[in-house]
Amino acid sequence: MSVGMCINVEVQGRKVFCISRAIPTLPFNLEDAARSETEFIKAEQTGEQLVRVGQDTRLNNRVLDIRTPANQGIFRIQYQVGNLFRMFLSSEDFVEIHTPKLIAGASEGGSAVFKLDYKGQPACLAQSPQLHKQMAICGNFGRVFEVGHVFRAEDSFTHRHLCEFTGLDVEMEIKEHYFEVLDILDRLFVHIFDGLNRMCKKELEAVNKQYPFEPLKYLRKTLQITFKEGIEMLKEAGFEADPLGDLNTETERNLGQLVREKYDTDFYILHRYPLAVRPFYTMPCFDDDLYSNSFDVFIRGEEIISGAQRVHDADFLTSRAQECGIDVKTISTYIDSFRCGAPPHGGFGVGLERVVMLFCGLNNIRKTSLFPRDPQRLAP
Ligand code: ATP
Ligand code: AMO
Repeated sequence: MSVGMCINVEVQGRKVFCISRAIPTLPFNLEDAARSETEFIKAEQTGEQLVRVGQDTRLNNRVLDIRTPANQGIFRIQYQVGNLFRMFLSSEDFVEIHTPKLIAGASEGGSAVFKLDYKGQPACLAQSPQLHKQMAICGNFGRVFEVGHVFRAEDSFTHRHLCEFTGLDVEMEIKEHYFEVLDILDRLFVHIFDGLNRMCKKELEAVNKQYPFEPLKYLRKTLQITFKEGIEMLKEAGFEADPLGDLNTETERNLGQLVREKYDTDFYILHRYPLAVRPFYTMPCFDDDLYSNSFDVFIRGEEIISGAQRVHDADFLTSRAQECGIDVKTISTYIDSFRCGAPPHGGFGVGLERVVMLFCGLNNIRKTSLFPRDPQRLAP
């Protein structure tokens, strides 16, 4: 009650009404749920007994858990990321679209797809808006974005994978080079990070108090390095890395650390990935088809964005899909949309929960999903 704040005022209550009754013993005490690791370490030294509220207890009682100042901060920061994303892209002539989440086949390939029965027809929950955002470009929209739900039937239980997350997607015509997409991405994220630091001071402080973190270091012009340069940096530092393979989680972390030491930034773009590790719709490099016009973006050594220039020729797209083992029948309407003529284009997809997790240096994506869905959790 605010009464406790008015130290020089005496208040005399005449009546007390109970507006909403709570159970006598809550699942946990909010004060316990708001403690930082530092408090636990101090308590261990002094012998004080503090109650630790585990992650499952918090998530099982999420409505109570999100009342802590840090959690209030996290979800207000998340709201601002979406807001800043929308405002920046709207000012750059992008149109917001809404694509279907019930679709006929996998949009990203692979096995991480939720299958369902659509009135007797096999169907999937969309793994991304990839195919439809490209179809909007074929439909002459020029520049589009979407904020929507993405479903991935992930099997493993990791700190950064959810089975349902929020995708911030961008797709745009390219006039000459996929660097035009990187230019939008660069300015968009500097706008988002500046905006968070300016508008969310109180929220960042609340998060920092419970989960101390170093503020994100980012440059005015985002660092871009090629995949080959990244591999060389890793090799020079004594790490193993395949120049034509993907980076595993540990190698990505190591590269993030090397980039931070050399360039003093926690945020960078790695581009020209090997074609073999990218989805079928990715455009090969014109000067070397072992590599592709694609990129990933990292915060503190972890991926938050994937993107690329896309193949815009229907026959080439068909052969790329077949090479990648995709059943082209399930994506025939997508492929046919390129037969009426399609402009060169590219784009990217951002994981909202990962952006907030890594901007705030948090250790688990469940902290930045209001009601997380992972391989073991479908409630609350
Ligand atoms: P996305 O799958 O959307 O591209 P991602 O971060 O999972 O995002 P990937 O390029 O698929 O990126 O994977 C990068 C690395 O992350 C993999 O080499 C692997 O080490 C690890 N990884 C990816 N998916 C999983 C998973 N479901 N479980 C455990 N590790 C994973
Ligand atoms: P990708 O599969 O890399 O690319 O996904 C884009 C971004 O989404 C986030 N992400 C996830 N977040 C939480 N849980 C997950 N299981 C998960 N999987 C991915 C990551 C990732 O960088 N269609 C392409 C994008 C494009 O090229 O436009 C795609 O979906 O932050």
